Amino acid sequence: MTISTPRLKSLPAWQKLKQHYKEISNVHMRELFTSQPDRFDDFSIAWQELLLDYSKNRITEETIQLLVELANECGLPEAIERMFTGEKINNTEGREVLHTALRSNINKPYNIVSGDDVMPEIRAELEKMKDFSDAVHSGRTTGYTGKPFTSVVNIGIGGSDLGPHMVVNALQYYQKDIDIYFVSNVDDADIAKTLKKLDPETTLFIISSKTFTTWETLTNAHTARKWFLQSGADSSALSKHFIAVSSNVPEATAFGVAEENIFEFWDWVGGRYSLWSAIGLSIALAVGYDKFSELLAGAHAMDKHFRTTPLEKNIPVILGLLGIWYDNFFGADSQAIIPYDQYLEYLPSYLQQADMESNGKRVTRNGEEVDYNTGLIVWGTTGTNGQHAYFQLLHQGTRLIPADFLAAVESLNDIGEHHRLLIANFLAQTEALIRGKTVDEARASLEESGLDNEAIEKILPHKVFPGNQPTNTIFYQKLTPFNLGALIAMYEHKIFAQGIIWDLNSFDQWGVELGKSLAKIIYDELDDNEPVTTHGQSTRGLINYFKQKSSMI
Ligand code: G6Q
Repeated sequence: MTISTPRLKSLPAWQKLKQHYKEISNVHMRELFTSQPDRFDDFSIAWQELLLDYSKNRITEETIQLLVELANECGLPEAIERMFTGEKINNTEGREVLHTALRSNINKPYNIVSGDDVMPEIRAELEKMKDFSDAVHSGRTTGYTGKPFTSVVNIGIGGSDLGPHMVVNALQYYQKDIDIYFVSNVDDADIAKTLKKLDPETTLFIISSKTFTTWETLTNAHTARKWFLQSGADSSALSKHFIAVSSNVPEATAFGVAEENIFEFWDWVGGRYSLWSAIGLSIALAVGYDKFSELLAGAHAMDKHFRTTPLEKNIPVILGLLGIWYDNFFGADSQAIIPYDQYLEYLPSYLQQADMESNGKRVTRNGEEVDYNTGLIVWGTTGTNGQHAYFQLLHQGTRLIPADFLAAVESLNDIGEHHRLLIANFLAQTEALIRGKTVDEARASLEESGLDNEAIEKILPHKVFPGNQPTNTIFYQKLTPFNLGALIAMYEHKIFAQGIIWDLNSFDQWGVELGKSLAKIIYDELDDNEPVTTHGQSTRGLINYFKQKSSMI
């Protein structure tokens, strides 16, 4: 066990930021706006069809300058190059991190440090995805009775579920005439409620699992296979209805998937970064391969922006640095993601995994225990729904919660007054969160309402809003596959930038691996009704309670 301490807190820029924090922490953003007439122009970045306004943050020009200094001292520019050129930056697993290659220009070579060009295998897999999705859409590939597929079920969990699930839901405006379902939980309710809606003759199952050893996924896959065979289908029909996406071809074959029906990806694609690989097959089946490639193109455009733009104008870097500012200097615990876009309903839970699994770490890349906080807790739901729920805490609670607000300039549906009303709320909320309502302002509105003085003084404290809650506003023109790809890549790179500053390996997940093995022991113990004598007192008591109660049923 190493005893050296991480270097982050001793860096000159960190020290300067500590001092700067003391000067700025009590300044209200109202004052910052008054003293900086061009603040919106100074603190916003327009790129392609996106606009990031970060002026509603508790920062000055000096803050950004110091944060950029910190990023430089932490070697962020060099780290970005190391990722893009395929160094084995996932040091605890000895792997390259090359999800950016999956969405790079497919006609150009993508050579990595080892000298290999990874594009031929990527190109071949993309070609296979295109052929397959085209064949399903055209009816060239059908179920065993010759009927076209009308439903697709992606069976996978974590990285093999959340990404495609979020994207398929987000792009449903473009969806072809085919239903896509996602089954992830080992809770039998998940598969049971899905199978109820399906016709075996017209259902295609995609078993998505990088390792093809994940218990939940295999259990669901076996249940689906049993259901299929019980419907009267012969086992020779299985190969038409069960395909797999995996980097473990032998296990997928052993399950019974025909080798030509296995879509491959590689160990240099992390699970939570895999929607760009064949794990995105459900996306291509939902919206067509062309739209899937537009999604890749949007992410690729963001990759170029991230790789080539100076740090102070680099969207993911700015977002990452602001997160560091609130986490490590203001002591914020969490971060809200609030899309004012119903199609982005699952974005917060997708980002929860992307961020918390990547940067929820307590030791540096070299194994030193960190002496600073790392990843923020990510949470959120869509607006305006959130306004009628947890926004109370944002407006008048005691915590500092930085939040990202996202919305499309143009609606995809454009029905009546909906979009105007949505955007009015979107803009009004961030304005209220920064401005708040002072005692004088609150008193003035109460006086206007005609209340007498005694009643005013009684209610006054409840009507005051401190404001000064930081928000980023992200506008995109329209929820196109391209813009969605860019937004997802923006967050991926923000997470990467933060991981570099915290000196973490953002690409391993030993906590998840632990969860995968823990349940196995108890699973075996639940095989009979005999009380167990193992485990700690509480777990033993609970196991025996369960055994006793379930045996009574
Ligand atoms: C993602 C994680 C984790 C993983 C799932 C599913 O980065 O590693 O969420 O994606 O545990 O793993 P398989 O794809 O191997 O089934």
